[in-house]
Amino acid sequence: MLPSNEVTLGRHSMRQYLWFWLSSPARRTDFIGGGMNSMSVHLSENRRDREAFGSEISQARRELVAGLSQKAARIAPKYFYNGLGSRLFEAICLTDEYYVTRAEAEIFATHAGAISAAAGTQPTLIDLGAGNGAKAARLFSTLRPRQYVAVDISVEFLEQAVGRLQAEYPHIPMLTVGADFSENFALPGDVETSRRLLFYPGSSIGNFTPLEAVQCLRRFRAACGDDGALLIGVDLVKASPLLEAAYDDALGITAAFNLNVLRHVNALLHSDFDVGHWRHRAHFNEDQSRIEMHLEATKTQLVTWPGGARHFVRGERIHTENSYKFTQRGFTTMLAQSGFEVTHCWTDAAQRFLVCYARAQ
Ligand code: AVJ
Repeated sequence: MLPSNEVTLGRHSMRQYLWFWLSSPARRTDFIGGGMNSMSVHLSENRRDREAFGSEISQARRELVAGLSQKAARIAPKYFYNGLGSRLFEAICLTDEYYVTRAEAEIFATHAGAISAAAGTQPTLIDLGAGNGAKAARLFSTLRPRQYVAVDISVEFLEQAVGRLQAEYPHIPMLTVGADFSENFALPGDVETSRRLLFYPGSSIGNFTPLEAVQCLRRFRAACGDDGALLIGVDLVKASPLLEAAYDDALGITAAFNLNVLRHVNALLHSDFDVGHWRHRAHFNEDQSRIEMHLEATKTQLVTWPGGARHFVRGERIHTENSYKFTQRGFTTMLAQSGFEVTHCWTDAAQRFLVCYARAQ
């Protein structure tokens, strides 16, 4: 989990990070142990902040340098989501070409009754990759969650969004948690343990390779408990022109989203990527059943950062994202391999997208 786009190691950014930490109830309670007086809690918070800040930034830098130093350079898709990146993703969801969000919304709208009949009412709703929280909010009236837990990598964006949701739904207890699912994550102690419904919409699982996806689903299985369940949405395989248009919209919003990752990398790594020397590429890799996004160098260039550099020739690419597309059969099998039993599946009328309800097995 990285604090934000504008991260630098200066004093200003430290204050910013402290603000994230101190303003996050989930993070606060996560280590306030019993028996501490309020003064010692405060001091230990500050110390821990500094340590967490330093290690998270340097871990991100190590990971970025490792990816950029490979023969086939890559940047992990989690780095898309700085402040601007999260907003560009929201804009992608509004484009004509990106059917994913609308197809899924159609399913939730059409089958809300069936979904709450399957899940039961008043679950502990845990929203994984909550973003602006809008998808979960649309289920509030039928699911009537006893608690809403919003988890996301982009903490600042998340807290603003959940702040607005809390004002709109004052009767639902809400928590925010900053976590990265590509790694092990722990839910804080104040998340209700019974009847957890993990909500993972938007085909976000598609960013992982099939092997990583099963590992991720197994972590979800561990996090939801024996009486828990998973409500998950995945994009279905379809004709490649439709897929490729969805990842290369005519307004260039996906291109901006992809290029913005270089700005975020510059902020984290103090590198000197010039976004003007790169172009967006998206294609459907049928063998792997995935959309691949790349950034292609439009000229030969040297990119530098403190302690290192990478030479790129014109036409060379940085792989920034995979977005796997599934069949209902294939995805049901993955869920079964992860300790879930699929009891219900729904698709939109045009069969573009799939939502599965799977209970812990
Ligand atoms: C948020 C990972 C589901 O893969 O469709 C959208 C991200 N990238 N357009 C997807 C994305 C380019 C999106 N996920």
